[in-house]
Amino acid sequence: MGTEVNSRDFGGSLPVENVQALASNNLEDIPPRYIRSEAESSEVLIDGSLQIPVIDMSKFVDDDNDELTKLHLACKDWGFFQLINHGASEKVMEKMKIDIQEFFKLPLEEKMACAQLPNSIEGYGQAFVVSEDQKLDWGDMLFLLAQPAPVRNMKIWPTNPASFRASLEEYSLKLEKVKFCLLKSMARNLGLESAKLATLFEDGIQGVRMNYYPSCVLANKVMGLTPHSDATGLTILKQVNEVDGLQIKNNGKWVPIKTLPGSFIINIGDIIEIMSNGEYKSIEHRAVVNPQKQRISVAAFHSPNMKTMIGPLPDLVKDNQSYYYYKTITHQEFVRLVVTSKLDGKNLLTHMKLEP
Ligand SMILES: O=C(O)CCC(=O)C(=O)O
Repeated sequence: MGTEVNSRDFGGSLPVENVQALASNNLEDIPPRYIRSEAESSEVLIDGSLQIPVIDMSKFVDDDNDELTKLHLACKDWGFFQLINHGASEKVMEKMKIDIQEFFKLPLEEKMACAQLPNSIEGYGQAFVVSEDQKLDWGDMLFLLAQPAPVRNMKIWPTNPASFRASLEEYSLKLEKVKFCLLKSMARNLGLESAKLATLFEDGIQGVRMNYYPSCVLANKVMGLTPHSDATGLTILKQVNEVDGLQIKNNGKWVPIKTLPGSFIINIGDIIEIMSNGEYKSIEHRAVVNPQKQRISVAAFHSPNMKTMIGPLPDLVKDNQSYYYYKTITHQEFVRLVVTSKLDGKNLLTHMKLEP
């Protein structure tokens, strides 16, 4: 394969039951494949005392050093932050949110018009199911490649609601602007030329995953989305309805995130951790389920372009480190590794690590 992208080249997920349909039967007994012992046994910080940093993007315009330092520390120490004053208009975000909610409200047969094709990661279904006995997440997703425009598979982009395609197009372009602004500031913070990361992410892939987590009577025994770090570079997450459920791992405990209205939640993915030779951190996170309310989120994953090798940037292997902590492989090899792996904490980074 050359540098072009075709999601069908990368393998896919085994088909499993639709969770929204399963949940609509008001089950008393949840099928055993969804019962997760770790959902109950892991420690969650419930007092709300620990929260991720809040970064004000409007301050980057004036090169506000305090805000840039805050961003640097957020990427190093947390790998997660909330972004406010990011310039994406409320109207564009609202239209996207409404259309995603309308899509998930459609009858199953209509949603299945966008079903995942065999051996593809795109479409409506589930991802990362690689064996028949694997435990399953309590959620469905619609995953679409949105940028660059030629990679789109319009056959599976919803036509219902009628405005869905236009809303996603607009939303996706706004996120590209946010991505480039963040990458420029991150590059400067890392001591790189300010355009360095942005150039590698020019014409990079943006995959948009819309997650639907039905409510569940046994919410504390199921898992909306298995703990994982994002295999891509930079994630821009928006909570679509007002139900929180994202938790991130900090010092061995799960920290529930309280989403600020209008903000994006940003996280560093595995590729930026690798490129920064470990200076920035890709953090494990998961989604939990609400006992009464459905939850919807939209995550946009940004990767460098397919020509970019995935490995530490030589400029960032500092003299005093002078060691590459991760392997360098082609982007194609990296993607293949991602889609054939079970979603499991930071297992992908473990594959990429080199021992000093
Ligand atoms: O739903 C969420 O809050 C988390 C989504 C997420 O982590 C993902 O889509 O990878």
